[in-house]
Amino acid sequence: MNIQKLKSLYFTPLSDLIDQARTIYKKHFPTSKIQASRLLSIKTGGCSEDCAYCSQSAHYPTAVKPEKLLNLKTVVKKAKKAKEEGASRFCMGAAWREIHSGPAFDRVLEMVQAVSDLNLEVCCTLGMLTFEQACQLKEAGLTAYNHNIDTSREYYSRIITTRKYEDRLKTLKNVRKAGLTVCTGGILGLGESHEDRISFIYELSHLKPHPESVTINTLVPAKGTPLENQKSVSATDVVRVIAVCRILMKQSFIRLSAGRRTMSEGEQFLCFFSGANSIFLGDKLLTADNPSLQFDQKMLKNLGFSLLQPSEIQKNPSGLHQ
Ligand code: SAM
Ligand code: DTB
Ligand code: SF4
Repeated sequence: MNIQKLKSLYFTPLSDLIDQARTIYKKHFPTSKIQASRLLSIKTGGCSEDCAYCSQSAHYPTAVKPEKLLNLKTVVKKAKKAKEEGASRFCMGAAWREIHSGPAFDRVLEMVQAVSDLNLEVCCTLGMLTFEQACQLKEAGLTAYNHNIDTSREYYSRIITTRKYEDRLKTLKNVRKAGLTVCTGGILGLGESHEDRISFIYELSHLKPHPESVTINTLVPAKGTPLENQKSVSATDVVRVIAVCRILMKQSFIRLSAGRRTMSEGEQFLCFFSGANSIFLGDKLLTADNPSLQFDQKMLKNLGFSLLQPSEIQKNPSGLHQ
């Protein structure tokens, strides 16, 4: 879809937009099951990048203090618990600008292998990577790599100055070429305009093939960062973005990611109704709080949603159509 058409779709009255998204969603995901992933920060803080939203950037005086890479035993224990609590995918994040091949990366490869041996889907988000590193991760058992474009090309330099939009796209190309599935998306509420959101969705929906996972975060303001006092984004704006993503990326999982803790059950329901079908489950994201497991279990029960099991996901590998 060209940018003009996308713009008029984006500004469609919300109930009509939701109707369209819902028809597409029901066709491609008839069971409406929710995919649950669990996040773990395996290397926290001290990051050399200056992402204006991030509690882990060394550029800002935040409460997050740098920690060493976790050990394998701790990671495996957390992954087992995540599986018991309903997650089908385990996502390990590191506060790195990019992967440096060497002992730390070798340890991450061991973690990927060990988590994959638990019959969980494994995802990593470790910053920029080369094609060779993507192949090594794939070989170790990685399912997906998360690397967000975050916002529009036009707004990017207002948020991050230590890398370029093109750097992000290059990593996504390396991930795809290595045969990994792609998880990418961004953050709403960085001060961007509707035009920026349209441009952001345009970029996502022009990735070929579409990302298997589209991750939509709303800003979790972190004290000490330049965006700590940013005005929060309305739930209807989040729903609009999700509905447009669902219409354009029919077969992708759309993950309602960071920011759920400040959304009511009703607001989250509207997101699921409009095509979101994936969440992070568990009290913590990387450094920020997520709704408690009990809250989410109760919400899912109230709304009548069940979770996708790992076996169901493997039976339906992506191979997404455009
Ligand atoms: N360092 C790696 C990178 O930037 O790709 C991986 C970790 S980074 C924390 C993963 C993603 O989390 C970012 O790209 C951003 O989209 C999201 N994120 C980080 N801080 C956030 C916040 N305060 N609120 C919402 N999303 C956030
Ligand atoms: C994504 O898009 N959101 C997740 C995951 N990918 C790695 C991370 C959210 C981080 C929220 C802030 C924090 O926990 O520090
Ligand atoms: Fe570093 Fe990732 Fe945070 Fe940016 S988002 S500062 S790259 S950890």
